[in-house]
Amino acid sequence: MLKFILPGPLIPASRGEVWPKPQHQDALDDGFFTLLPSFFQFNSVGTTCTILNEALLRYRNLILFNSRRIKEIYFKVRTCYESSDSNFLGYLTSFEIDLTGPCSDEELPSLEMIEEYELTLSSSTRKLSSSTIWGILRGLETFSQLIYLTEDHSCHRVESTHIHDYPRFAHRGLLLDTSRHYHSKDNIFKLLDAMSYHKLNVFHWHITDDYSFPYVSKTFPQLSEKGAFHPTLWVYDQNFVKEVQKYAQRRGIRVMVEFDTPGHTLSWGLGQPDLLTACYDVPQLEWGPINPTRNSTYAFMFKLLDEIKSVFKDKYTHLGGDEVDFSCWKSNPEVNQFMVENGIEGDYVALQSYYIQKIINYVDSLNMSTVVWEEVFTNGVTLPKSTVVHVWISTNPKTTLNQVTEAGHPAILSSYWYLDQLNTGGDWLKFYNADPHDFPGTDEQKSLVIGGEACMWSEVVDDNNLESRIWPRASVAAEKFWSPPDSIKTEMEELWPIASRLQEQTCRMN
Ligand code: CP6
Repeated sequence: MLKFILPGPLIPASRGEVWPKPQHQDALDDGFFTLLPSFFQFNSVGTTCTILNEALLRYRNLILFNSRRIKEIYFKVRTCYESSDSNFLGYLTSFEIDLTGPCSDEELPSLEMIEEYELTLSSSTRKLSSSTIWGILRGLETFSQLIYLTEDHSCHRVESTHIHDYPRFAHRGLLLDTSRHYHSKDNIFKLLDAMSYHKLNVFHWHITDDYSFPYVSKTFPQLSEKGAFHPTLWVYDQNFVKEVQKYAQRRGIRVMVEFDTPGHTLSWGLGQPDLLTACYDVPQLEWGPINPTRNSTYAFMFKLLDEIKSVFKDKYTHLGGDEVDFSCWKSNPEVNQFMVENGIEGDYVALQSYYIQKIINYVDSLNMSTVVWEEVFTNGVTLPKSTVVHVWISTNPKTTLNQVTEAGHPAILSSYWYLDQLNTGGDWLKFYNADPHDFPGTDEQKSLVIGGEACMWSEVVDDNNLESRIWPRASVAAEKFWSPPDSIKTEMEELWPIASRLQEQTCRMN
């Protein structure tokens, strides 16, 4: 008979490794503190506000009651007697939170926000400090990750350490497509929680597309009444949109909405009958992109943009502009007549530019900042210098990044981080080896890259597999966007430390 020797429970050690890796962390190496759930509190010594108080409550719960096992321990009031251990520095009964600058509950996170913080855990100092609430939020996340459980899972410990941390890139996003499939409100809140565990700071909400229009517009309610998968159940109403923005703000996350036009708009045509271009004898297509030749199109778009400005509070709006299919424009006599009259006969790129130019000019006049997909730039639309170009095509992103930044535009990169595409055997290493600064260009050009986004397109992902498709691969992108490039080595002999840190982060999320 075969006999197995059981190795004991294969639970990965929790070691208090921080993900994404901080810019500077010194192990002070003079020992560890023990936390007792019933005797631990945050002690606010600087400015306070509701954002801060709510965060302290969240993190206290996260740190001390994060599993059933720990609850059990808590209710049995087990104590960790460790005073015999020579590395034992004492019980950590309180941790100082020092917000040195102002704190306003109405302040929105922004591209310019400061997220820098300093965290010290030594015999003499136990303190987190930052000049901004956003830095405090990032530091609290770090603090929560530093705390680990002893091998028998009975005691919370934290090693003495000093951390000075700030992001490598200001824009660290995750795109969620809520049009190809509807994603539940609960899942969206959960996603924002998970983003905060990774210091991701932009929720790029690709809210509409060909398949559905789930946004309930105040000005044009028929868009979702006709264009959503369900007119009342599978929609995002005004109240929810408000809630999402507040929930995100509380976690230092921006909500950047995308209303993608003139392509990817089939669902819009159901509630706005004159908007799309009719196709004439195009195989499999009845309707094409938004019709750029009619005055009514712009009257509609400008009213919708007015609403977007009043509902979505972030300074930036993503205007899309990608993958415009010209076949319907080519087939439509009205469109071609218009092009002849305007001296752009046969030039469909010029027609696309004509449309997006009008939209961008209007948005500019509303004092909103814009992001567009790379085609808008590569097709030669005249853009304000401040327009951010979102590079997504995977064939040659390095050339595009070079051109975009050479023209003086800020850039966001997504080409390497498609969460919907799965590689057998895992592709986290591929995600790791891509870098937003890996393109030919001057230092000045590099500094125009404001960050990156991992993309969750939802053609093949719905509410049931959303979470498992995003994590932990998006964790890897998050570390690329936050941590200094030279702190992360991916040579073969260095892989194991990264893999085990990623595993710890995944376990923390579980
Ligand atoms: N949907 C929309 C998509 C994509 C884009 N726009 C896309 C297609 C292929 C790849 C990546 C993204 N699914 N609206 C392009 C930005 Cl590889």
